[in-house]
Amino acid sequence: MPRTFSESELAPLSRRDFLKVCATVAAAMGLSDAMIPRLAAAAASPARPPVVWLHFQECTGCTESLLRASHPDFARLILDLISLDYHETVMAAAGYQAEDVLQETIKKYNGKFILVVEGAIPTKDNGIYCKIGNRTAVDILADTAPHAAAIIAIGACASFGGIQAAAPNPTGAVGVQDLVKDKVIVNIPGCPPNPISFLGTVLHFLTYKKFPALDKLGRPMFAYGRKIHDQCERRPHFDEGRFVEQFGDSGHRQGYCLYKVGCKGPETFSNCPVVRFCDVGAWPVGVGHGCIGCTEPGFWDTMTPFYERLPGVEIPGGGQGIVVGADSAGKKILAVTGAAIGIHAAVGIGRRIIKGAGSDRTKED
Ligand code: FSX
Ligand code: SF4
Ligand code: F3S
Repeated sequence: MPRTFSESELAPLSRRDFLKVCATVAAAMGLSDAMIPRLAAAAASPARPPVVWLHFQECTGCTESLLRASHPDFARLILDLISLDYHETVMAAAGYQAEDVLQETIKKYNGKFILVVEGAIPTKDNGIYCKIGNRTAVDILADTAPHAAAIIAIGACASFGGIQAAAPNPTGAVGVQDLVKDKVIVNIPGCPPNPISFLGTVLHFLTYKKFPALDKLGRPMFAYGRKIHDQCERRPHFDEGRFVEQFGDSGHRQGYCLYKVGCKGPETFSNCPVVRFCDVGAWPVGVGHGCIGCTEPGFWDTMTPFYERLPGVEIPGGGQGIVVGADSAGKKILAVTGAAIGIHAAVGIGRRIIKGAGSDRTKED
């Protein structure tokens, strides 16, 4: 069902609200207040980049969290910033009409549109596990990606395969970067990711005409540059050795550290403790549940069991807690990537590796 919007959701943002959202995003990007007018000027420009938004194997949580009604200002700013030419969840067109829109948009904006991909791409058995308009996700991506100026993979699924790629990965699901080569690909993982991370990336693109600096996993540094553990409000409890031993105990009621009940914050990179979610400023650890590492590659395999302690973290003894063992997580992640590559080879997906005329990945700001 296409998503419908109320009148207030579609009303243009007031100047005051507009500047407020720009200030929030600037703060999340680590920019000084002096940059707000520049961001606002870029955001107010009538030249909106055309966007094609493809949905594959996913739950649509990424779109929902981006456009949900409790974020009316964010949703309106996003819809003001970009020209959403093809997006199955929100577009009115359906069936053949929708497919025609996709083809027309690709033709009209050849080499100029931003391609946003939501969801993983199943590669096993010639990709038959995800079909839209009788075409496989692999084929749709292969036909669309080479014509895009750049690609944003939104969510854990499009970035790294997500839950679909969890062992034993029955459909051979992979992320966009496993199939598309020679294109700038920005990964915005999280299940779902924070809307500010997407908004900041688009605003950066509009302001500086390039994407923000990325880490080695293709994630914007402004959003994924720091560990959860180093920004967490429960960190003083970790350092002092005060832990929740089981959910509901007195330590839990007093807001102690969730490491012993499975928090993966010590090996997860994301801005969640700072930008938080929804209008109430909540985030998983803040409301009493450990981080499950949803911004990291293969987290359904590397971060499970979710309610057991992360290995390789030194428990604070005489007071100070020291995190060690980043290497061991890295090895686990590499093993998962290796498995994904193995899947390619197994299904002969190499022939579907998509070459484009894109530019080099932006490495610096
Ligand atoms: Fe995946 Fe997006 Fe998780 Fe869902 O659609 S990142 S399953 S929240 O929302 O792709
Ligand atoms: Fe916070 Fe989790 Fe680190 Fe404890 S282990 S300080 S709850 S991020
Ligand atoms: Fe995901 Fe952990 Fe943030 S589970 S939403 S990265 S707190």
